[in-house]
Amino acid sequence: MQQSVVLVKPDGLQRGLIGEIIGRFERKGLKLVGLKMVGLDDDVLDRWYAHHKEKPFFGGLKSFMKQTPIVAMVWEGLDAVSTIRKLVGVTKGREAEGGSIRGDFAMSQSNNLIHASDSEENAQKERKMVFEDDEIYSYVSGLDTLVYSSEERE
Ligand code: 3AN
Repeated sequence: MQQSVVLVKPDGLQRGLIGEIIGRFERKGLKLVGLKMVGLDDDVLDRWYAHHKEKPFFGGLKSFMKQTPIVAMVWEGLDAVSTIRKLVGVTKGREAEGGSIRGDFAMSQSNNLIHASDSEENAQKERKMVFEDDEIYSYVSGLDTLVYSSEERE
């Protein structure tokens, strides 16, 4: 099964959307294998958003991400990366499809509530930036047999 890293950003925390976001992933059938609250520092943010380093909004993005702690999670499932990106919606909240998290709760391109890994490779990198190996759990969920067919579980 694939893993994806999700962050509920400071605006999501302050707007009280942590439970709503976790609930959506749970109801979808994804499995939570890591969860913690953490304050991101410049070192992590420089690496996390390295692809935006030259962008004019980089400084603002870093300040925004340091306003409060964030809630970091690792979710597991078949094709978890692309599945979660669909549940999250496109970057600009006001253009995100209704039914997605950003589509239902966000208006902004910067304050868009949530981060989700965009590839399996980045998910592994992001996981290491925020979690220790022993903070990620492997366990059998009773739901696995209901959520997936036997072929999909292999
Ligand atoms: P996504 O989070 O949808 O994968 P990325 O990776 O392009 O989007 O951008 C990472 C974060 O940078 C976004 N979640 C958003 O907070 C911020 N961001 C992206 N584009 C802009 C922009 N044009 N202006 C301000 N902030 C932006």
